[in-house]
Amino acid sequence: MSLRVLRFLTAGESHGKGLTAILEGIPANLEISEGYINRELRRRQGGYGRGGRMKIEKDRVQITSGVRFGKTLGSPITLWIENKDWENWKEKMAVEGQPSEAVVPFTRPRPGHADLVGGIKYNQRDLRNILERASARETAARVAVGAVCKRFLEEFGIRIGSYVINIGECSFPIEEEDLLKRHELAEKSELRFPDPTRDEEFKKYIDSVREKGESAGGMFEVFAVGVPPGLGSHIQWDRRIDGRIAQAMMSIQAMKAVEIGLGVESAVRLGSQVHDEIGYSPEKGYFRHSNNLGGTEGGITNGMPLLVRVTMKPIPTLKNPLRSVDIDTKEELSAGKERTDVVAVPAASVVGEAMLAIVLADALLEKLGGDFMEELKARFKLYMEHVKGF
Ligand code: EPS
Repeated sequence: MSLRVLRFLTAGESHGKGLTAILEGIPANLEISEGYINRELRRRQGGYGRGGRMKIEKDRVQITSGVRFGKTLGSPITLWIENKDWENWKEKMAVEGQPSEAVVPFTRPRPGHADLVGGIKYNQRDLRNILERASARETAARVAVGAVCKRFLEEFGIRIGSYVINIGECSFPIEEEDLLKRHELAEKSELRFPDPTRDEEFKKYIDSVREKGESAGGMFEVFAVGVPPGLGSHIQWDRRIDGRIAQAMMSIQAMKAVEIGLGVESAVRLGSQVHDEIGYSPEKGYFRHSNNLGGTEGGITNGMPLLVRVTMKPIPTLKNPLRSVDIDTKEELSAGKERTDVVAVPAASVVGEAMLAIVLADALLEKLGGDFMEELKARFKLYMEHVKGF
């Protein structure tokens, strides 16, 4: 398990009644509201290139446990998000009874989706029984959990953001240095690129991808600023913060690579062009003159911004489907079609923020211990004095 103090589970099928998450380990007395979580849910629903589903859903959370009068109780927090689409799927996704004739089994697995391997593993001949849970609809629940963690991190001055760096063939050199400003620019872009003035040009590309019956992937960067040094640990493999972040990011549906800082580019640079020289000033304390390592050394945060780059493959559902095999007839036919997004990289970047928030909240709780916010804040203050005086 990559989480050490926090625990969370999500449940729910894409076209079932809704999504549930239970989050345990958030200390008592943290202020949180449904409105705060809903803002994050709305951000996940955005992005040019989404399919029809996002027009149906208006994701809103209901907190059904763990919070009273706007503050956490320290007990498990249950988050519920209704699937509005359930109305259209009641019969096909019924909890009881037998499938009617209207229920046509999904038997032509999509290359790249969980359909075939999941079907084999769970012995399901209607592959809908796999795809419903494999769908990235589940990420709505993660974003809700991540929102609570973001709220927690804010209390310690830690801010998380993201922006897209490429979608298929669309990319450009990013000029804005400041990470928070990049994030703010991305918030104004329908593609979450840190330059909204390029949107129209890139939207045309996404339209052309759609017209070809294709899908496209891309890359996004997630960052955290205000992270204190000392989260994670070098002493054991499963405590290293970079490993924990990588696992969390790779667990997002469709992610194929995670880099921290320079990432793969460090393979071709010499040592002096990779490692970040150490400086000291009485105001800032220790700092690094650059941030090529993306904020971690020895599996421990070093106080520089955490910078994580994540690669997403193109969504496997294609309007112009690839070859597949019907699992009943064993005939070579084209893969099944489902309603789908053409591009979901902007949404994925919001999910990446949630996963980083979860990992960092967990690592901060591990560092500080404690059951209520006042206790944690006092310990944080003490620790930061230690960092400054070291
Ligand atoms: C998603 C909901 C899904 C898909 C997408 C993500 O809704 P539907 O299947 O009803 O269109 O839009 O899921 C996938 C990309 C996938 O491969 O399953 C969401 O809420 O983000």
